[in-house]
Amino acid sequence: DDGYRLWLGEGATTQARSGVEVRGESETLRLAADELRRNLPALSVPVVVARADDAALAGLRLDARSLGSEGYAVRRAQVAGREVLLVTGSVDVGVLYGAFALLRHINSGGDIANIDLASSPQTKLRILNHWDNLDGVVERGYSGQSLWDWWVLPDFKDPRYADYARANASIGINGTVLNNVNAKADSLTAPYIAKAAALADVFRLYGIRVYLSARFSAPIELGGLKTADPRDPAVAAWWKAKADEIYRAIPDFGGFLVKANSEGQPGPRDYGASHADGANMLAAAVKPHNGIVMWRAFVYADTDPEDRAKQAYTEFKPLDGSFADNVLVQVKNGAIDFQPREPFHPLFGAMPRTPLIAEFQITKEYLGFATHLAYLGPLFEEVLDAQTGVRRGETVASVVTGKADGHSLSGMAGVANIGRDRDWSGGTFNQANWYVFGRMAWDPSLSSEAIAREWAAQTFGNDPVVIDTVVAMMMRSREAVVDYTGPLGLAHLFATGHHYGPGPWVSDLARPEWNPVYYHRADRQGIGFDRTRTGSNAVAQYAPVLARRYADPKTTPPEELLWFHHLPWDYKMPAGNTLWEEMVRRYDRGVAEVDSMRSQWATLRPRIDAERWTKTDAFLGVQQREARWWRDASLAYWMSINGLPLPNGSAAPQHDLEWYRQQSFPFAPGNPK
Ligand code: BDP
Repeated sequence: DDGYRLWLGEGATTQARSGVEVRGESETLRLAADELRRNLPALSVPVVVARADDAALAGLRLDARSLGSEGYAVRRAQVAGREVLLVTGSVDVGVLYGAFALLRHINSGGDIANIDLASSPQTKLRILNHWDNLDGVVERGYSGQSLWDWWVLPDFKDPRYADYARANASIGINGTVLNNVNAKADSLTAPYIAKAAALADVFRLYGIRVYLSARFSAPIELGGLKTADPRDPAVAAWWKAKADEIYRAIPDFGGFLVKANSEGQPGPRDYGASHADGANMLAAAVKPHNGIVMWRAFVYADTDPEDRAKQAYTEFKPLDGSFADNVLVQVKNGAIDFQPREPFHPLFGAMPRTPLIAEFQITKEYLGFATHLAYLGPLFEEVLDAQTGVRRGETVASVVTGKADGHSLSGMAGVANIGRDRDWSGGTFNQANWYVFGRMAWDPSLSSEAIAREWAAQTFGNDPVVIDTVVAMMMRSREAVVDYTGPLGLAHLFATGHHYGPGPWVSDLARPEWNPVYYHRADRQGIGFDRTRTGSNAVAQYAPVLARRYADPKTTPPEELLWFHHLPWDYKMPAGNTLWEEMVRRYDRGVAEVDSMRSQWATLRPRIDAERWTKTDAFLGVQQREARWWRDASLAYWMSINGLPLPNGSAAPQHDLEWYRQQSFPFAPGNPK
């Protein structure tokens, strides 16, 4: 098994197929029926695929309201006088989602006796963000070149585009941003609009809309204007004409994603205008076509070098209430940058008058690239379940679904881990991260463990030993990465540029907040970033109950301790050991966890096909070596600063610090040029 089929069943090729009847003319309904014909084993009743408003369903009292927009229902019913298994939804794509839900149910061991599946998405926008460049290189991509073959589009549409759309539809993803947030204006030229339109034509049948990252200075680069100032009427007119041009080619174009005034990208602040001015000007251009703008809050420029973690809040919170009604502000899960663990971003809960779309990274820029096994479900879940402290019961999920503040626009964005590798994501377990993103964007209240289970069953088949073992490995895997890269709330300790491997010693980069030493602040006395009142006071960006909890190391969860506090090496931890001892214990625990994952995987050898088993085993071998490297390099560095010995029983680093500092990886993948 080369992994191409992802979590989508083998196809019931050798078994008898089910009789599937489709009512209505739509292409999407036909796709739903084909999916069931190919993949559903023979059932005792015929299957009927129909939209809820089909005449034959009158009397079943399935109205759009009870199904929810884009929702589905799968259940036994009497249709035209016959007992059938009905797959329905209020819109065509809802029916397709229902077909996939039925397959998921059957492929993870369910039967149809009392089947009653019904669900509708809790977010409106479930979007992949591709950081794909027009030359085919994927920024932070570890699974090959971009899937989009821009050069031969629109003439040649690779059949893989439909497979991509099908996989996304199977987990409810309904949007895709085709190009990198570090955007080239070229994406907005006529030839590239035609190429994007060709992709949109393929995706449309699967309910997926296309979006583009827009470079804010495009009116200058493409339009020959002297400025991109959003308050200049000529600039607004240029964008309006551009939007009209895009909508002529792609009538259901979703809208724009914008990274502005961040890491050197142009933006409204170049002209003294605000993020809201910029976003609203673009929003006006797409508004007549029902388009939206997703404006990213990932900013850190020259304003607040005192604490990078504070900047997005500082710039965006005052703008709450000033965005147009078709703008969402897109906020990363944490305030710095997709670290293995970060406290949730303080903007969640702080902008009640603005719909916020949560941005997660599916690709593992900071969690071991494609090679390390790190199931991100628990990371997503931890953030979504976090209480904002603003109101009783308000969680990040309730903000993101729009429920907390009554927004109808809502969504989750995931930076894709998809490339041209045969197995799409550079390794079987990375597919689970794509999968869990889609499932949680659909319903953030699903548990990461339940999702791991259904993924494992569909991916490896219904062998309980395989499922239990794989799920156990997955559920501990992300914590293992936290332990061996940066336990107790440490963050941003990665080597420069490519972010592959440890670089806690790096201190020579031009801007202070690019350097790991800026984040850990270790010295002879202690370690950690003081974000309380005696430091940057970033804690004050959280609601008062959380601000109080985070202000005191005693009430700060150990997992976030050094994110919020600078503490002496001999600080007493709740278990009675010192901070230093606890750090070492966690580094050791992370390494041991990877050893254990590898031996658990070894037990599955007779139960998993050779191709996927071997690749995963090799990757776990890499991870074992690299976990040790992270631990050893980090401890060698901390010891060079604190002068402390390792606790008894903890092995000395394999090499001296200098050896670790000398490692260099000029060809590490994914690094922006
Ligand atoms: C960082 C990546 C960088 C992205 C940036 C972003 O290192 O490549 O361009 O985020 O999200 O994580 O804009």
